[in-house]
Amino acid sequence: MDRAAAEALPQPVRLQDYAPPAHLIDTVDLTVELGDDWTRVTAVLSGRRNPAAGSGPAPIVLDGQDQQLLSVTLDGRRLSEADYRLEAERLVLPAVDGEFVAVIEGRIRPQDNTALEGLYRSGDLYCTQCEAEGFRRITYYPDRPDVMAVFTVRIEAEKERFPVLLANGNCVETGDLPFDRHFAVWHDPFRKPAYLFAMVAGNLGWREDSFTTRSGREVALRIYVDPGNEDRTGHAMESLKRSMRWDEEVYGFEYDLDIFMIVAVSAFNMGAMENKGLNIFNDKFILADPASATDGDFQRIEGIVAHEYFHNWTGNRITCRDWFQLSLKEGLTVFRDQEFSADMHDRGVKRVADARLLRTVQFPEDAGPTAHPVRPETYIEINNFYTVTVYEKGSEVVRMIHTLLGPENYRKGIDLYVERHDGQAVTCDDFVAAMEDASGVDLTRFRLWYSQAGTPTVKARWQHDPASRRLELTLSQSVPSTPGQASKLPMPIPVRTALIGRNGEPVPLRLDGEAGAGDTERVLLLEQASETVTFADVPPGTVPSLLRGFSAPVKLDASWSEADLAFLAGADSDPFGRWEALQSLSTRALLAMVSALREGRAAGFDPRVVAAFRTSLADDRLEPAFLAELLSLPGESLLGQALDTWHVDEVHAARREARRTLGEALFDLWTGLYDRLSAAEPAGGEVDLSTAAMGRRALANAALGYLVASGREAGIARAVAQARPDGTMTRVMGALVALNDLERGERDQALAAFHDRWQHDPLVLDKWFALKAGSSRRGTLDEVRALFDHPGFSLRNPNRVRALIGGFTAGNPVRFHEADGSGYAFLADQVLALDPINPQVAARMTQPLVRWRKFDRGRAQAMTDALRRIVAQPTLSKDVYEIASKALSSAPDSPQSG
Ligand code: B3K
Ligand code: ZN
Repeated sequence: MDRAAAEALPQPVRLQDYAPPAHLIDTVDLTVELGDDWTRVTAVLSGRRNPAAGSGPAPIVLDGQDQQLLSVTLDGRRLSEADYRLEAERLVLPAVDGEFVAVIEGRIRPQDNTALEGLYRSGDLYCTQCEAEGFRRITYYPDRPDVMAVFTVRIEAEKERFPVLLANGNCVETGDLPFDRHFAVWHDPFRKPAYLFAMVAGNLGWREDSFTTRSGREVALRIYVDPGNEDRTGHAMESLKRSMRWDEEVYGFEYDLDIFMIVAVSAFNMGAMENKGLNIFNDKFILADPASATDGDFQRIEGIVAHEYFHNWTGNRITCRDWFQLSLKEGLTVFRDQEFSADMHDRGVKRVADARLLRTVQFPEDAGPTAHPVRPETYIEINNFYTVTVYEKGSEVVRMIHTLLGPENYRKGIDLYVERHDGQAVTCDDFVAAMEDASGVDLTRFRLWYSQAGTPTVKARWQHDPASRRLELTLSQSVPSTPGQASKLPMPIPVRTALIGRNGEPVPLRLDGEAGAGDTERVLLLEQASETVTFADVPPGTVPSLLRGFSAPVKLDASWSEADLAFLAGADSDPFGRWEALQSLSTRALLAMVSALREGRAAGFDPRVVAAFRTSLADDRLEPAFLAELLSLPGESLLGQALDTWHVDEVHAARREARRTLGEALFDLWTGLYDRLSAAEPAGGEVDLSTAAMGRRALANAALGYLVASGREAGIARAVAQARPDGTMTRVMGALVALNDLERGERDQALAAFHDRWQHDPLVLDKWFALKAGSSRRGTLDEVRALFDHPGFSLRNPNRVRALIGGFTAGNPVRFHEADGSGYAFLADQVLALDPINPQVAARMTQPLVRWRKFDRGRAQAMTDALRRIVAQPTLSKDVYEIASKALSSAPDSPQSG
C-alpha cells in the first residue's frame, strides 16, 4: 500500500498521548427545538482555561459530527467564518485565556440518524445515546469524559405528539408555547461528562413508585414505556428498588436526586445506558411478564437494572478520565451487579454462569487478534472496546482485589475511593491506589492485570506421600503473547485451595512448618513463575480442589485423574469446583470422541461420565438450579477452544451423540425428574418467580432436553405437549429449544404455532427468529435468508439483527461454519449492508469472523476472503474497519503488510 493510502486509513488514539483539556466547561444551557424537518440545538457554554493544562491563551476545541453549524458567538460577539475553523469533526474557536461564554447554534436531523448515536428517533420517540462520543452529534462540545459540567436543558416539541419531555436531573419548569407546542426545562445539579447527557420526547405511559432512602429522603421512581406496556414493567420496578436497597446496605451508596427515571426504547444499540437520573434501556431489558418472558429474561432484567443503577456512584459521580479507563466504571460495576445477583439468588449458580461466560466469550477474545488489556492502550473506534475483556475480565480483576484484601478492607478501599474522587474523572490506577492505601496491601505487581492482555495458564502438579502424609503442590504460570505484547511478566494469581478428604470432607490445612490445624480453605497467591507449597498431615486419598469459586480468570491445567474428577464432581464442597470437575470430565470424554471421529473410529461417550451424571442426578441435596448447571455439557465453542483446530462437524457430532447417550442411558431418571417437576408447575394463573421455582423450571427444561435427545417418542411427546403456545414462556421456550434441531413435522408445527401466537410482539418474535436461525438442520441458512422478507424483520432495529443474523452467526456454529464458506459469505454481505446504517452494530456482527485461525485451512481461507471483501469496501466505517483489519493483521497477503 502506498503512503497516501496508508495515511487515509483511520488513525489510532493512544493512551500515552493523553493530555488534559485546555478548557473546562462549568455550565451548559441547552435548548433543543424538535421539529419534523430539522431539530435546532442551541448550546450556551460557560467555560474557562484549565489551570492544569498550562497557561496563556489557547484555542477552544469542540468536537462535532453530522450537524449543520448555524452560528457561533463568543463572549457576546457573533463570529464570522473567518474567526473560527470548521473541520470535518471539530470546531476550533479563537484562543482564550481565563473565562468565556460561547453560544453555538446548529441543526440536526434525528429522523435520519440510523446509527442510533446522539439524538435519534426510535419509532415515534426521540431519545439519545451519548456514550461514548454521541453528544458531538447533538452540538459542538468538548466531548470527553474529563470535562464535567452542570447541564440545564430546555426541550420544545409539539404537545400532542410528544407530551412527555424528559432530561437528566429535576424538572424545574414546564409550559405551553404558540403553535400547539410546549416545553420543559430540566436541571441536573451534578457535574457530569457529556456522555451521561440524555433526553427523551414522546408519547409514553409509565409506572410510578417511590423509594425512601436510608436517610429518609423520598425518591420518585418512574419507568416509561410505549402506552399499553405499563403492565409489563412491574419486575423492572421491583428490581430497581432491590438494587437501591442493596447499594445502601452493601456499599453505603444512597441515591442523590429527587427522581430516578427509566425509559424503554425499541431501537437501541446495546442493553441500556446509565445517564444521570434518566437511564435509557433497550425495551428487551425492561418489559416482562410470564407469558412473554422467560425466567432468564427476568433475571437479566434484574441484573441490568441493577447494573445501570449502580453506575450512579461507580461511573457517574466518579467517572473515567479518558476512555482507556473504561473498566474503571465497567469492571467495577459488573462486579457489583454480579454480587447483587448472587445475593438475590444462588451464589454458586451465579458464579458458574459468570465463569462460563468469561470462558466462552472472553478467553477467545484474549487469545485472538483483537486481544487487549483490561485497560487498552490504543483504539481506533472506542465503541469497539465495550468488550467482554473490559467488562467481564475487568470485573474479575476487581473480584481478585476483593479476594486479596478481604471484604472489610475492600469496603474501606471503596470508602476511600469515594472520599478522594467523588465528582472527579479518574483512572484505574486511582482506584487501585485507594484500595492499596486503605488496606496496606501492596498492589504494585497486581497492576499487571490492567496492562497485560492474554489469559494466563496455571499449571498445578502435586505429589502426595502417604507415608509422610505430606502433599507437595507446585503451581506455575505462563501468560501467552498477544498483539503488541510479545513477552509477559508473571502476575499475582489468587488460587483458592482446599484438600478434599476421602470422606468428602475438606481437610484442615496446615502448611509444612506451621503450628496447629488451619482453615479448610486458603488463598494461595502465586506470584512467581513457579512456586511450591507443602501441606502436612494430609490423609491418604485426599484430592486437591483448586481455583475454588473461580478465584482468578485463568486457565487451569491440573493433573487430576479421571477418578479424581469423578470424585470431586460428587464431593467438592465448592459449587464451582464441583461443576468444574464434571465439566472437565465431560470435556475429556467429548474430545476423545472428536479424535475418534477424525480417525474414523467408533466414538461412544465414556460410560464413566454417564455414571457421574447418574450420581449427580440422584443427589437430592443439590438445588435444582445448580443441578441444571451441573448436568449441562460444555458448549460447542468451549470444546472448539480446547482443540488446536476447532473441528466444527466432529465437535457437533460428538456433543450430539453424548447428549443422545445421556438421554438414552438415564431415560427413566430424566422422565421421573421431569414428570415430578412438571407436575409441581401450576397449569395457569400466578407464576412463582422465586429463585427456587425458577431453578425447578431450569432443571425440568434440562431434563426435557435429554428426553428429546434420547430420540425416544415418549421424550419427544413431552416436549411437543410443553411447546403449546398457551404455556408460560420459560416452558414454551424450553420445549422449542429441545425440539429445534429435529427433522420432524412436530418441530415445524410447534414453531409455526408459536409464530402465529406472537408475531405481533417484536420481543417474542426475536425469540422465534433466533430459534429459526439457531437450528442445526441443513437448510437453515436459506430459511434465514428468506426471513429478511418477514414483515417483522428490519436491518434498522438492532434487536432484530442480533436475533436473526446473530442467532445464525454466533448461535449456530455448525451451520455458520459450513465448509463451503456460505455462512461467511452471508455474514460479509450483511456486515456490508448494515455498515452504512449502523456501524456500531455492524462491527459487533463482524466478530464471528475474527478467530479464523482456529479453523482448518479451507475454512480459514473462506473467512479471510470474507474479511478482505469487507475491508475492501472504500466507504467502510472505522468501527468495522478496526475489527476486520485487526483480524487480518498477520494474515498472509494482509492489507496491512507491504
Ligand atoms: N455504559 C453503557 C454502554 C455504552 C456503550 C457505548 N457503545 C452501558 C453500561 O455498560 O452500563
Ligand atoms: Zn456499565
